[in-house]
Amino acid sequence: MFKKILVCNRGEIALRVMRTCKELDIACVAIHAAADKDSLHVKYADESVCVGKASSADSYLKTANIIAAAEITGAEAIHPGYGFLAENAHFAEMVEENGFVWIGPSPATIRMMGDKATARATAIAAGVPITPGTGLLADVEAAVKAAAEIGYPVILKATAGGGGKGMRVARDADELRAAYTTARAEAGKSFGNDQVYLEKFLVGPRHVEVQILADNHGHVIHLGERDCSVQRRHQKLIEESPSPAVTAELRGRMGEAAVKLARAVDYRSAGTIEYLLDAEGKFYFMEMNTRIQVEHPVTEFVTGVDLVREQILVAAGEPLEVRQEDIVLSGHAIECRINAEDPARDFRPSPGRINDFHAPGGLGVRVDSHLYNGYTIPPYYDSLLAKIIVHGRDRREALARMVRALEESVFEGVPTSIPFHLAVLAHPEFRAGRVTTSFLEEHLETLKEGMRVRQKAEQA
Ligand code: MV4
Repeated sequence: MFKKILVCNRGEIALRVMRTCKELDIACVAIHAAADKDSLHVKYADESVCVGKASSADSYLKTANIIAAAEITGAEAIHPGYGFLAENAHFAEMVEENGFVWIGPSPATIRMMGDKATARATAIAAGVPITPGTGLLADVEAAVKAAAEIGYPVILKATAGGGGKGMRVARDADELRAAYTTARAEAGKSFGNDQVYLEKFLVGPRHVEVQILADNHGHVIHLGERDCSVQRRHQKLIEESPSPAVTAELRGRMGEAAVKLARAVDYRSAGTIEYLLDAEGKFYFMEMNTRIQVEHPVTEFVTGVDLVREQILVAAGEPLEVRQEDIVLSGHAIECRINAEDPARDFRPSPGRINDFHAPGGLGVRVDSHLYNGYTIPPYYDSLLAKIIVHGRDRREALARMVRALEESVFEGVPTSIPFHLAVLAHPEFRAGRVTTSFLEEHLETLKEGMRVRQKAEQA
């Protein structure tokens, strides 16, 4: 096993990874931007290296500085967390070429799944269902011709995209012609690759993703699903496991398809297969995430498996500690992402000083956060302050526990998304488990009103 790991990330996920390192008796190296010198991940680590100034581009994305930090400190392996360099195949290659172990899938796998048209072709070859659609489009006429066969509405997606960027929906040929031009231009600007493809646009699907783990000894397993349908502008807000829409039979089929795809790309490490699930219970492969995800704790709660521990073991060449028959889903878990943003002001970012922080506790409550009293949230990075995750014997108990945990929380000094979470948790459609990816958009005004009513009652 490794003696020392460098974590090239910040915030709650850097801490999350280091916690598992401690349990495995592995020393941790933090990297940080100068603006993050007072961050908890720096204090928690055994040693730390400043790799740049403030902006991500000057620090957490400075690949040469990060490799140098690993060399100076004698780390053997590098864990990327999520975001930043986690799905950068070139960085993974650099890590390996410089003699370090990359805690993640191979650079070739990252590259293949990072190209969404290739990922779709791979899914087809593996017998995994995908939405009707095309490969890369040669020109606008090819798009119009394909759309006529598939039927409108259709969606154009950037092959280098993912997570919502560079997408355009079209309801007829005129819209498609316009969308084709803007989609290519946006993709070229955002990703340096303007190639796009087209899919049938599903109306009101759920976003359901399957967690997988794979080692170097031929074991590939799935750990159930997460329902991440509650999103705003492609940012997930609430995730839960199991999905209220997935039966044991459907779970088996989605899981088996995920394992088939993982085997087809020779996957190693933790990964996620994202599906869209339609109203008839049909699922379609959307994309694969080749990293640990923000919402991984809901899976940890219902399976009892430490996913980061398995990632580290696999990277060290060990077999997975759990087999498919060991995976038993128990109870229900929900995660709320607490962001430094003001839901009453169109979710405007609200960095600042946390004068008083109190994390909720008690049975079935987990808080993953890098906050402490007096911490000043820097304006340079994402706005995630904390993840509150609850576990209950069933969904009702988990819901009640989450409301209790949110009400117990204190983030004094900055507005957070908590009032909005409470409004979502009180919404009859959410309570009934009837959510789709359009839920927030459809109910935004009702949810905002719910938030105002609640705040008035509190003040009274
Ligand atoms: C879709 C879709 C409907 N039909 N593809 C958004 C993120 C990116 N990964 C793909 N996305 C979508 N792709 C087809 N063929 C709807 C979405 C989508 C969505 C998906 C998951 C969660 C939230 C979403 C919000 C809007 C659109």
